[in-house]
Amino acid sequence: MDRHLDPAELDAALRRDVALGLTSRPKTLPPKWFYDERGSELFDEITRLEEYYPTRRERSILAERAAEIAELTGARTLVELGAGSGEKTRLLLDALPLAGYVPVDVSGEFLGDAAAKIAEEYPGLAVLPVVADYEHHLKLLPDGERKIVAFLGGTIGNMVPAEREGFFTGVREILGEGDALLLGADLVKDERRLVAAYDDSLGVTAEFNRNVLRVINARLDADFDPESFQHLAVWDPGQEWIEMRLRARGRQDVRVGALGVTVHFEDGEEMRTEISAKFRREGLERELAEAGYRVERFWTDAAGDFSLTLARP
Ligand code: AVJ
Repeated sequence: MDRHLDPAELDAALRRDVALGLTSRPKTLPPKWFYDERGSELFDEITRLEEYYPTRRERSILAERAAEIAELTGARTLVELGAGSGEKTRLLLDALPLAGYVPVDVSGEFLGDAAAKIAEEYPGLAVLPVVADYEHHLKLLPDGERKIVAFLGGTIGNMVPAEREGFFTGVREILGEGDALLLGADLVKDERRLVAAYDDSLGVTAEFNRNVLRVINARLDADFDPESFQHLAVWDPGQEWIEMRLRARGRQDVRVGALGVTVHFEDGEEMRTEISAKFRREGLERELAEAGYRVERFWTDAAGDFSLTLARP
């Protein structure tokens, strides 16, 4: 396993993010920290919820288009950013004429095991897991002829436009002639469906949202009472993104031991924990063009809910 981020650096990043986020107005916490073991389990549960359509939709596009992607790209190396989408990855691994697979994730915790399983299932495939932050370490990823960089699941939606521009440009810089970017992005649709996808009736997303407080409690010696925060999912029609928030039920003070600070919340105060931007074809194509790509294919599922874009330098 290649490591460009050791646990100490990850810890420093968490401290920095929490210190900054809890002193901002309004308070914010980045979604990156949802995914400890419990958070990853909860996200997995989310992907199976009736209301949460993105995973199913993206899977159906991949199932339908994997052979075409193979034909168009002839990809020999698959670099998967934010790996962990096991079942969808296999659709690509089965279809592409690959020699190498490079799953990339910020956390080495599950990456090693997942990679070992895939190496076992695909003998002859060179599997090189890399622990890295794809917003900072793109240049450090192993290179290969005819590579396809996949960024699936709609995680691009966690970035604001300026961050997306940096990300697209950064990926563009590691792509050579004949390489490709495969991007999964959720599309703008009816507000009711969008909000339901982020505020499900079983309350799994609410638990997922509050889990970030448990992560901070465990790792930064904090004393958040997760039950004292209410989950909210709000559609912002101007930005065209869903915002997940946690709203304080009652005034409260939270001690964050590792930072040596106490943070005050007013009753009803809302803290932003995630944005999940939704896209339109024209906007996505414009952003990609501005970052130096030409869009070769733009696919959606039959319902037009989710998109998969194949773009080339
Ligand atoms: C993993 C970022 C794609 O934005 O839909 C799911 C995370 N948050 N439910 C998304 C998420 C709440 C998910 N991504």
